[in-house]
Amino acid sequence: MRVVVLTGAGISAESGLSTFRDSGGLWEGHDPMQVATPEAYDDDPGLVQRFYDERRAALARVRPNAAHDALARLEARLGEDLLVVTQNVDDLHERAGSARVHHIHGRLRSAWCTTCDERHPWDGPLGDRPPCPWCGEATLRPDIVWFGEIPYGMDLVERALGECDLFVSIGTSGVVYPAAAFVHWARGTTLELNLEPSAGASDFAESRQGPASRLVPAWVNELLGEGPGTST
Ligand code: BJW
Repeated sequence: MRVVVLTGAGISAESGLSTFRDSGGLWEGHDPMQVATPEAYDDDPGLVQRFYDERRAALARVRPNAAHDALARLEARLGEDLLVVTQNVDDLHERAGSARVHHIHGRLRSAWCTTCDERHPWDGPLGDRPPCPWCGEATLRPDIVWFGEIPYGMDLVERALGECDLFVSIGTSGVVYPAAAFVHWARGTTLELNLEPSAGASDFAESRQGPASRLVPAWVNELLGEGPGTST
């Protein structure tokens, strides 16, 4: 069985990372257009760099939760038949042990040089304008896909969705495209696991509500025929 899983901020919420649009979320104190567009970055690079520097530093204080762990367990069984497509810029899937993870909105722990176009693993701040390790220019920006930019690897995602038997969407509000349309690109059956019905819940064959740390391990157990399944 070929499975594509899409994850959003909700899967990392119980690890202590804020979602975007829930109350108390990352953007409550920020206008998204002030921090998540290339225009905002051009207008005030310092503000945008500080926003991402804080979030990069916060990664060191959090750990994967039971939902990330369950997806890593699923990959150990399905191997290449599982692809995790994440909108998240954190690295919690990788730290849980998942290897087949595709970050369509980029990664916090990567810096992109707009002069030489090289990408570099990055753990420190960018707000102090460090030089690019490759070309030496102080033109590193967060390696993040902002509104109006093209998400990474859409060909790969489109192909995987067109060949999958099951598409599962976890912890995403379903308001940001193209991810919100994946449910329509999926060839197989579709399932949503989210705290509450997302904007696109009615497009899924099935939608289950609850915290990811409970729903995801239960669904993985169900799929692998191990232990108790899901109670909604
Ligand atoms: C839990 C939980 C728990 C909580 N357990 N669940 C008009 C119409 C249609 C489209 C457009 C339009 N105008 C513009 C567009 C396109 C635009 C877009 O979608 N805009 C919308 C706002 C309308 N999209 C783009 O510009 C994208 N690019 C693009 O389309 O290029 C064209 C193209 C596409 C394809 C091929 C070729 C060309 C780029 C989008 C970039 C999005 N970037 C951001 C910021 C990244 C950097 C950062 O992290 O700061 O990505 S926006 C932000 O939203 C972030 C997220 O990845 C993304 C999705 O958010 P997510 O993950 O869903 O989080 P929340 O907070 O919204 O939801 C959390 C959910 O979890 C909630 O439902 C909770 O209930 C739930 N939850 N706790 C389970 N414990």
